Amino acid sequence: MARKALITGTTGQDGAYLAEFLLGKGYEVHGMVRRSSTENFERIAHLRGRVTLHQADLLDQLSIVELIQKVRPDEVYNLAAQSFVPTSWVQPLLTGEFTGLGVTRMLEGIRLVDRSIRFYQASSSEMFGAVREEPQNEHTPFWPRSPYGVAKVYGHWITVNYRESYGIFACSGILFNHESPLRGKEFVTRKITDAVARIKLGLQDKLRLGNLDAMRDWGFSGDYVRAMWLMLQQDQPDDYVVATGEKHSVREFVELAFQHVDLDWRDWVEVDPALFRPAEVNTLRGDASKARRVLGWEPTVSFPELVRMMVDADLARVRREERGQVRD
Ligand code: NAP
Ligand code: G4F
Repeated sequence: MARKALITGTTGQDGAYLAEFLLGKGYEVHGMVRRSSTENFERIAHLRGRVTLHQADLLDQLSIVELIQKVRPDEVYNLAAQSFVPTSWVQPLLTGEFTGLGVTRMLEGIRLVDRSIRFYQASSSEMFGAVREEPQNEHTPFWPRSPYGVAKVYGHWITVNYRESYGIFACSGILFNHESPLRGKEFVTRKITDAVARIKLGLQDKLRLGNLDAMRDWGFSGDYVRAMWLMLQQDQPDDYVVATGEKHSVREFVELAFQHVDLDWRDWVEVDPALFRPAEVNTLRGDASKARRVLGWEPTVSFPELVRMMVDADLARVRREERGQVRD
């Protein structure tokens, strides 16, 4: 019989890549979606009919318990969250509810329904914040710098705690930034590649950005969902850093993206102080040697390949939009 996976956050970037990956592994895939007045299934449109969608919400404990009871999954991947760092200063309480307490609601669902269900928590390198050492590994102390980062620290430790308290096979994946053509357009990489495509095609004349000096360890989402699955296939539950081990500045990303379409970024980019954050995570670089050693995980997409992949995808999409074939 096919193994069953339940994914929260199926409509998000990672949810879409993970659903496709698990279908490829022969899983029966179930996705939790929250109710909205308009459908928001673009990222999984190509999987319609192959993923079973269920309405539930991270804010509603009963909806989660009933969903787990109905699906009876072998594995739960908790990817749902308020995931945009700047919004976490505007809505700190809601971010705490979704991104922090939402994790406990999922774990409580498992505890009440069936403790043998394996659980993956989408933890984040944002937890390292004002980094205590470089590169960051599973033992690096946390110093989160946003309400989002603080909520993720709670989500991480409650995952560890349910493992220790109830023996649940619960893993926390500490993933560094990962991107793709499916990345939300408010995140810096996709904001850049969307703008590059629109500027190249004469549809935009400026790109306003915040801190160009910020450095991130950027990988490809398609690679990172493989690590999530690998964590749940081990004999013992554990926590893993997933990263490329390389860091680049926002400026380098911008430079490469414009270069790819033969433009000079300095002609198009303006720095807007309004886009600076109240507290910044200046630099992140991960040490994924444990994931490499134990999980046999390796990233397959390099930084320049990632930039080119995203620019090419946005160029193709904007061209289709302009021909009136697609609107989003
Ligand atoms: P994303 O594209 O923003 O997707 C977030 C998902 O969460 C969406 O499907 C969203 O649904 C869902 N969601 C939000 N609030 C919900 C609620 N109350 N109930 C049910 N669903 C809700 O995020 P992502 O980039 O795929 O990231 C996946 C997870 O990994 C997130 O937890 C994120 O914080 C974490 N993470 C991401 C990265 C990264 O670089 N991408 C790195 C480390 C950790 P709607 O479509 O309805 O909004
Ligand atoms: O793309 P970002 O918004 O991602 P950030 O804040 O690193 O968070 C992402 O990665 C985390 C993993 O570390 C995830 F947990 C989280 O859910 C999310 O996926 O910003 C990256 C950097 C920041 O330093 C920001 O200040 O880019 C800088 N930046 C400069 N200009 C900008 C902009 N960020 C955005 N979003 N928009 C700008 O115009």
